[in-house]
Parts: sequence; structure tokens; C-alpha cells
Amino acid sequence: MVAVNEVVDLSNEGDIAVITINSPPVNALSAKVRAGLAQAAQKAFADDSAKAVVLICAGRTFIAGADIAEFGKPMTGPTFAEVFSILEAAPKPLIAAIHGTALGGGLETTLVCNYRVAVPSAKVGLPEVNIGIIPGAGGTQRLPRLVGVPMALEMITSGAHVGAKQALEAGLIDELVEEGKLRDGALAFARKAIVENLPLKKVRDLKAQVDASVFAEFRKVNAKKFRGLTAPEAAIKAVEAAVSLPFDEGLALEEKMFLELLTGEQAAALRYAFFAQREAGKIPDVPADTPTRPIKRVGIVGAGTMGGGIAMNFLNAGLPVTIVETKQEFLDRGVGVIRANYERSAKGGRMTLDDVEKRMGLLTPTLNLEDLADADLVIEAVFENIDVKTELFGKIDKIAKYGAILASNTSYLDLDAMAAVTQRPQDFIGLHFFSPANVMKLLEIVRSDRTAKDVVATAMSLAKTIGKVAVLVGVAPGFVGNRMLAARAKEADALVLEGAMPWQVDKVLYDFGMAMGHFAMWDLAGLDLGWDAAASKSSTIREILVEGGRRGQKTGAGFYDYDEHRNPAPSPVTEQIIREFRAKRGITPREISDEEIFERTIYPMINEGAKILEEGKAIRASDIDVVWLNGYGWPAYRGGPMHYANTVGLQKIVDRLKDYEARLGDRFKPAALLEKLAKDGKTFADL
Ligand code: T1G
Repeated sequence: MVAVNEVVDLSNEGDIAVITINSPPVNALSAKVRAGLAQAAQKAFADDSAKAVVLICAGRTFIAGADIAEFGKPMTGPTFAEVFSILEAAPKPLIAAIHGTALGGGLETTLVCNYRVAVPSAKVGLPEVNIGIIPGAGGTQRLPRLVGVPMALEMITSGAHVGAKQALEAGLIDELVEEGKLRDGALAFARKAIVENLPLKKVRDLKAQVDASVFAEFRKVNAKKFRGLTAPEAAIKAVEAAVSLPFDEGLALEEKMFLELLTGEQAAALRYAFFAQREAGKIPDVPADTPTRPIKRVGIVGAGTMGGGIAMNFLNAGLPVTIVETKQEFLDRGVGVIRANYERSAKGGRMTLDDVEKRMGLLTPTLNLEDLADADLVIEAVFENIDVKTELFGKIDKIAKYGAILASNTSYLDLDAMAAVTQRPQDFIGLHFFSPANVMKLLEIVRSDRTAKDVVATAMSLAKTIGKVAVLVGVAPGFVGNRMLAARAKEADALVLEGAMPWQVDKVLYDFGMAMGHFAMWDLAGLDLGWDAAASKSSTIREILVEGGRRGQKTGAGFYDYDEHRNPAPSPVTEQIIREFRAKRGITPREISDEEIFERTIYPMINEGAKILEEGKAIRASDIDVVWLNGYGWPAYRGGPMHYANTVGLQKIVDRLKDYEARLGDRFKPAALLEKLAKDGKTFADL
């Protein structure tokens, strides 16, 4: 075995040369790896004793792409094109041996090899659009030639990972080898290539043919999904070139578009979001090796919408769940909803009926709180009322075993008050799921001053187990997401009073890229969320709507009117209610510009984010962005509210807030941290 450089080595197994890349954590195609790979290949190709060459990676995965950390910096080392032209000119069979995830430049590397073998657990993909770019090393030209245009379009514009079995069926992989025996399997394939003198197949020599109408149809079908994004359209154009242009011209067009996107704002924002999500998992005072508590059985109190959704996360992860309700009818309804959700997934082919029964088999419904005595984690998801919750935790504290973690799913109530009624505040934490809890990725993990570090570590790792993006936040009303949402809500309501219509406000947010406008979001969540009929006195427009039976999408009417397909339309009824509401309060409506709507709904959120950082209720600004990207439909290509503020410039935001403060009051007063950063010419990224 010869070390070509620190991350690539070359060895010989009889008459087969083996190039091994070993560059943790994911063998990214960094400058060092590119240089080592080029040198190793040239050596192996020049070695007459080697009749074939296997390219394999050490560690947990094959090359998972270019090194994203190198983007935005001057490129060093050989280019992808230089390395790939060496590999593609292999004078003897070159076989890529794939395990883990061959992604982006990693999959492109295999496409310049003659053959690809993989273990069944491997996945392949071209996820570049997820970071605002397109494959830049031939993927848009070679993949359509190998798997056909429809599949290539789907893979490149979705960034989805494809399993090895499906890749084999598509001709992307030539052979599946035994799980855990990749090296042996690859060597056996190489030996077969030598013995059977298999041809030196080059993907670039294949033809990509398709009817041009496929592209028009693809654009039409995905228009909504690609809204606001620049990379998917560039990817479609590149694949079109794979059909219409000679290979090298298509490659040149791909590279041109790749470089344009790479230096663009969307790519910068999406790259930021990529690393921000990974950074969120790191807690400065809770080292990665902090021992965690074993979670083998979960207890959930409350089988309503949230309780049921939360339970599904653990059932999906194979963890047994005991779910408690106060009445049999509530329990039956809750369990029924869980089963119906699973059966719908099975009907959609996303799981088998056997999977449904396996998951339901892990669920133990009960009316008996004592049945939680052996749970390692108990999560309450009952009615949002502090008295109800503290009384419940008083009971759970007496039942739950020593070392069990007690958690509340509250979305804004005082966690410390709940922990204080137990003898074990150190075992108490907030697990704030988002509705629908089995779908939404975000999990706000709320740490109180008394929460033990191993409880924090356990919650953070459990979030990974159930496929959530976890963000650790401090105890404050509304934590991070809802607290900032409240700042936006205050202005959205004020703007409607002053003269705007809900659909005007929503259009501004939607055009900015939000998944949904503010009032449309309320209609989805239900205008009666937290509404108390007894206390309702027509004191807000929302109360009047609910009193009139307009509770949102579920009643076909809320701020908007909805057709049978739940498509929203501005409502003359709501408009009339708003006009009367203003008149009753002597408010003369005024024309409000979209720009004012934008600034007054977004800048106070950013200002609230700065206050959250000042108070230490979030570890870093990028955590706040991860909350908004994964829980509140903030457009990923804008990186999140704090990143967006950096792109606008903090001084401009301070100036605009001060202008509104002078006109509308001190609720717009810039946070001290925001003012200081602006004055120092800094951004939230400098914190
Ligand atoms: N570059 C640099 N660092 C990377 C990386 C990459 N491509 N992928 C992962 N990391 C780091 C990550 O930041 C983390 O670091 C650690 O590895 C573990 O990652 C020419 C231009 C591979 C499926 O988009 O999707 O190729 O936080 O926590 O959950 O066309 O990482 O520990 O310090 O995510 O097991 C295309 C991106 C690049 C794949 C593993 N490739 N990576 O997931 O671990 S563009 C991608 C992933 C490209 C070419 C173009 C995932 C993963 P740290 P992790 P994981």
C-alpha cells in the first residue's frame, strides 16, 4: 500500500490496483482528494501489472460530493474536469465501489468510471439544487445518457437520494455486491472484467434521447415546487443540452451555469442553511460525547392532534409508545387517527400494510396514568393551560421511574413553573413539536436553567433518531419561533386595521417566498386555536370571524373563502367585517404600500431575533434561522430571517425600524444588539 497523499492511497490485490480515499467525515472531493485521486489513477493506469482498477472509499461513505466548505473561496488543486478527464481516459477497466451515499461530485466521479458496483444499502444522488447550484462536473450530461431523461430530470431537480436497488434497475449501477463485502465484491467484478475482457464503456458516448415535450411538461408540473428557485430551471436547461448538444458543448454550458449559480445569493443562502443545520446540533457546554440516557420506551399523555402525531415519530423509529387519555372515546379517536394516517401512507405506497401493523403493534393505549411507570421519557401534549399541565406533572412525578425524562410539548407556557412542581427539575425539558408533528421537521428543545446536561444530550440525539431537526432554545414566552411569529402577527393585524386587506399582506409574504401568507396560515391552523367562546367579545377581527362560524379551512371560511379543493379566495364577508370594525373604532383606512407591509412584518421579527440572542435564549443567530427554515416556511433560498438581515444590511433595518418607531411607537425600537452590530458595521454572522 502506497500513500499517494494524506487522504488517498494505492494498493495492489494481485493484478488489480485499488485506489482508496480516506478523508473523513464524508470523503468530500476536496483539493487534496482531487490531487491524490488524479495521481493515484495515473500511477495505476501506468502500472502494467494492474489489469483493472477499483476506486473505493474508507469510512462511512463513498464521496458525498465536492467539499462545500471550499465554495466561495478561490479554487486550489486540480479542477473536477482535469481529474475526470484522467479517470475517463482509463486504459483498463475502472470500477467504482459504492457504499453509504455517492452524492454530487461523488456520483459524478462514478459516472466517469467504466462500471459501478454497490452494496444494497448504498444511496446515490445529485443534491446540488439543495445548495442552490447544479451538478458542475458532468452530472447533467452523463446521467441522462445513462438512466434516461425523465429519471435524470427527477434526480437532478429534486436532489433526492436513490437506493442502490432502484439505481441497478435504472442501469446506473452495474451490480449489487454483498452487504459488508464491498471490497471483495468490487475485486470480483474487476476480475470478471479482466477475464471477460469487458469493454471500457464510457457514459459520455451514450445518447440521451427524448421528445422535447417532456421538458415543457416537466416545467409545467413542477412550477409550484420550483417557485422562487433559480437552480432547478438551470438544471432543466442543462439536461435539455444533453439531448440537443454534442457532449463537450453540453459540458461547457453546464459549467457556465454552475459557476454563475455558485456565486449567486441563493447558493450562498442555501450553503449557509446547510451548515447552519449541522451547527445547530452542537451545544457548546454539552460536549458531543456527553453520555445520554437510554430511551427504550416512551409515554405520551394526550392522544389529540399533537399527542398522536408525536407518538407516530417514535413508532416510526421502532420505539414502543404508551399513550394515555382521560376518556375511552378520546383514546379510540386518537388511536384511530394514528391508524388512519398509517393506512393512508400504505395506500400511497410509502409503507406496507405489514409496516402499519408493526407500528400499531408498538402502541399501547391506556386510560391509566400509572402505566407510564416504566417509561424512559414521558411527554405531555394536553390542553395548553398552565394549571392543567402543572397538576398533571405533579401526578407524573410520583409515577415516573427514577431517571425518566419528563417533557412538555407546550408551545409557549412557562416550563420552569411545570418543572417546579416536580422533585426532579433537572430531568425536565421542553420538546416543542410542530403540527402535524409526524411531518414537520423542526423540534424546539427547550432547556430550563435546571435541565441537566445529559438530559439535553439525550433530547438532541433522540431528535436525530426520530428524524427531526433539533434546535436548543431557552425558556421565554413563545421560545424562538412563536415569539418572532408574534412580532409579525402584531404588525399584520395592525396593518389590516390601518388599511391593508389580509390578502394584500399575504401576497407580500408569499411573493417574498414564504410557503404561505400570515392570514392563510391562521386559516390552516384554525382561527379557533386557543379561542374561548365564553370570553369572546368581538374585540378582534379574528374573534368576530370565529363567532360567525368562520374558523378557517376546516369550515371552508376564515379570513379567506375556500372552494371544495381548499383553494383560498379573498372574502367579501371578511372585507365587510374589517371595514365595519375600523369604522366602529373611527379608523380611516389609508393606502399601504407593499414595501411598508414587507418591512413591518419582517423587520420586527429580525429585531425580536436580536433580543432573543441578547437574552441568550438561542445559542447562535443561525439556530434562529434553522427554526424558521424548518418550522415556519421561510424560503430556504433566503437563508432565514437573520441571514436575510445580513444580506439587507443591519444599518438599513435599524434605520427603517427607527422610522417606524417615530411614526408608530416604541414597539419598533431596535434591539441594543442590532444597533451595536449595525454601528460596528457587523452582521449576525460576526457573533
Ligand atoms: N462538503 C463538506 N462537508 C460536508 C459535506 C460536503 N459535501 N457533506 C457533509 N459534510 C460534513 C457536515 O458538515 C458535517 O460536518 C459532517 O460532514 C457530517 O455530515 C461538482 C459542486 C452526506 C448525507 O450536497 O447530504 O458535489 O458538522 O451531519 O446526517 O457537482 O452530509 O460534523 O463538522 O450531514 O450522516 C453535493 C451534502 C455537493 C451532500 C451525511 N453533495 N451532505 O449526512 O451527516 S456539491 C451534497 C449531505 C457538488 C459537484 C457539486 C449529508 C450526508 P460536521 P452530516 P449525515
